[in-house]
Amino acid sequence: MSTYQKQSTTESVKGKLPTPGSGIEIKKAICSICNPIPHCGIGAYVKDGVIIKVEGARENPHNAGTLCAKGAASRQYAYHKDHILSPLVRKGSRGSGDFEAVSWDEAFDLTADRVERIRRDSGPESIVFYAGYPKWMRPFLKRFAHSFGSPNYCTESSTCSAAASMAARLNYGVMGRPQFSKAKCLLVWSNNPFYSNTAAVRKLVEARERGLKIIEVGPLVTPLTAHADIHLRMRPGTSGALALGMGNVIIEEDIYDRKFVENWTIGFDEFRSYVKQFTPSFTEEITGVSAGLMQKAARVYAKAKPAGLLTGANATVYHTNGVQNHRALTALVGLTGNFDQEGGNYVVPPGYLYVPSGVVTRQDEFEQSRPWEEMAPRVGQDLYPVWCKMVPQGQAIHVPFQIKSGRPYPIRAMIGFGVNHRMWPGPDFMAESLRMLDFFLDVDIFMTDTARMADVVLPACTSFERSEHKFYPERYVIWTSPVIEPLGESRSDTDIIFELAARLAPGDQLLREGYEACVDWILEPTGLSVAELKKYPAGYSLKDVRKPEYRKYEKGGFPTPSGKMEFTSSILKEAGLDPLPLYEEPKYSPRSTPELSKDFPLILTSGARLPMFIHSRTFRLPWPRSLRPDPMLDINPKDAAQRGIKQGDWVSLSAPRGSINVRANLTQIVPLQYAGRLKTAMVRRLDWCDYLRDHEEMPEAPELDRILARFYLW
Ligand SMILES: Nc1nc2c(c(=O)[nH]1)N[C@H]1C(S)=C(S)[C@@H](COP(=O)(O)OP(=O)(O)OC[C@H]3O[C@@H](n4cnc5c(=O)[nH]c(N)nc54)[C@H](O)[C@@H]3O)O[C@H]1N2
Ligand SMILES: Nc1nc2c(c(=O)[nH]1)N[C@H]1C(S)=C(S)[C@@H](COP(=O)(O)OP(=O)(O)OC[C@H]3O[C@@H](n4cnc5c(=O)[nH]c(N)nc54)[C@H](O)[C@@H]3O)O[C@H]1N2
Ligand code: SF4
Ligand SMILES: [Mo]
Repeated sequence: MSTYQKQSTTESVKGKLPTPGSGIEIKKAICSICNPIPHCGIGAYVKDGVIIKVEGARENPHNAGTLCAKGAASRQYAYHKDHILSPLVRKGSRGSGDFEAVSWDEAFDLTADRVERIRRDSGPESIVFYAGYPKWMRPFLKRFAHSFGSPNYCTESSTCSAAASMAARLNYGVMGRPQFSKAKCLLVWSNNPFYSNTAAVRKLVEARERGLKIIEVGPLVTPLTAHADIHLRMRPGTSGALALGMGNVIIEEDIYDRKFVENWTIGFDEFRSYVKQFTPSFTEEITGVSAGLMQKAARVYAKAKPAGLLTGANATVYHTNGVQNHRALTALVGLTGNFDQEGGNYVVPPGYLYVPSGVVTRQDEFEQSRPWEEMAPRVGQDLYPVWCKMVPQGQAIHVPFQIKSGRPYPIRAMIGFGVNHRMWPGPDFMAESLRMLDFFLDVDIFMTDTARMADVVLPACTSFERSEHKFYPERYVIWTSPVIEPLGESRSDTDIIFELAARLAPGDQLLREGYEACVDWILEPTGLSVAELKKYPAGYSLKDVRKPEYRKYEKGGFPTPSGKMEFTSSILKEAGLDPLPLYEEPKYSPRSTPELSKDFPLILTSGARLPMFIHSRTFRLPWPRSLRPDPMLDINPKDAAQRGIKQGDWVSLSAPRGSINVRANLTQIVPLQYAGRLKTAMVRRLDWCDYLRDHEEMPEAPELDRILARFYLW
């Protein structure tokens, strides 16, 4: 009998079905492994209080029955042996991992006592409230911080989407997203949704099958490349020049949207004269993209009406001059008249947890319980005034600097949810800074290297063990109930926040009323309530949500200082910065540092997503890990041959800041003279890119601004 036949016997199948006698119940949950954008619906097969199987929830329109490689390993995630199962208080030295299990009350009281003393001595601003990539608890954490009196609510977004969204908002005040189903052409600029946003890809492929033209921009070959009509593989860091080159073609060939430009923009004349120098041949010289191909792409994008632009959160901004580069490429949307058009970049305001579902909530109002003026300046406010004006958070990247320097005021404690020091550009520097704190609380699902440095570690449960609320862009909404009991003594992040708030911000009446009351308050304008949502455990479609109109600017103008799209940014001008999206070479590149390139001839880019890993979360899980067990460096076979490197060889990869041993993966997906996508589980990464460590003294502001758009290696 073949294996296949064996698996097909009635006996083995019977146990899996939730038949009446099986004792199995299918309960509805959402996957939170890569929260908060996908949050795919899950059907969890539960027997005797244990999840025995997961599958994608078919009724959830977002993932429609599918799960990605990470979500499929949900059971390995939920039941992993590294889960923290009880509150822990440090016994040994920082980082020793020597903890004592204590009761929740002891842990909360100890935390409240230590934090209260620091607040009394150094002010509430000396305590940073931080959320890593996990986002579901953020509105509550931010409100807690502000009610406590600290302006310093900081998040991982300081390293991620904040820069890209700031760039787009400098141009338009607000940014729209492409509508795959209605666009004729999609310009995908350094984004690989096949790996980074799998749930969205189905709709992209469907649109492609209906004739959507796709232009891909990015140095790597990705799964999207097989669907793309044109692929522009520019040298990393040169997105700005490429976009300005395309802008030049579109203006010179008079295929821009004159009406929109004349009526709804400022600074066009300056922009036009600036881009003149980015002729196709000059652009080719900088970017390495053939002039002809770039011209073709510019024409296709500008002439296909409507056309959408899909950008990533970070590949374009992880460079010096990143914000300006991203401004240059998002300017193409207005130039071609595709802003807030049907099938162009359509503006749908985010409702809850940053999801543009068309539903308007009171999340922003809820979060900011105290005006900025009543609090001290935020971390980084003196150095990044524009950033702090546009992003309602403290600048997380600056936290280690301020801990070390004590300027302009001391940072003495952190209350963190999912803190990972390896997220920061200088991980050693961050670890060192964390060790200097007087008090560090980390709430995490897993015992991590960072949690080991904490004074108190609190165990968070997974999305299977908590209630969570989610809107989907498909106008679908869900409130989940726990499908299993929390493992050990773990609790949901929100429970933890509310318990801490009861001790440290008792004056906040709304927080005292608890999680569900707060969600009800946020949802008030929508007419929805938690009680109503609970009646539909699998979620439901919102039928009566009106889609926002197109071209909203025609009525209310743009939410920019001029009320128009700004080719020349008023905010940057006022801050004494270049108002035009000027191009600058990356700080280190074959053009800006040719001498350095002699010793380091390959260009390294890192951090590009892989389908089975997400940051530091899934490397522990056997299924995802088996797909790439070792840290690997993708390198073009010709570059490898020149160096005598064969597939799977351990090689030493060196950069001016240090070196690391990795396995070589010979692949055509990376261009020549380019070693790309060094990627492995974050925790295995050696701390070598600590270029911030060079700065014993705090660098000057302009230098810091450059460092802000920095590079990663993992
Ligand atoms: N070297 C390198 N650095 C990078 C990047 C890179 O590619 N390479 N990417 C950058 C980008 S774009 C981002 S967004 C950041 C992300 O960076 P991180 O914030 O480090 O992301 P994660 O590793 O996903 O999450 C951090 C911690 O949150 C914990 N966690 C997960 N879910 C929950 C939860 O529900 N509750 C709680 N309390 N904890 C939870 C995880 O176990 C983990 O320890 O990293 C940035 N830094
Ligand atoms: N599986 C998985 N999914 C994830 C994540 C994950 O860790 N794993 N992380 C999530 C998070 S926090 C984020 S921010 C998103 C990011 O997801 P994406 O925006 O898709 O980002 P990347 O995969 O880093 O890069 C996309 C493309 O950018 C191009 N690129 C690489 N280097 C450069 C460069 O120097 N300049 C330019 N212009 N392009 C370059 C490459 O062609 C690459 O394919 O993914 C999210 N989804
Ligand atoms: S994309 Fe994958 S990891 Fe992310 S929510 Fe969906 S199934 Fe989970
Ligand atoms: Mo990110």
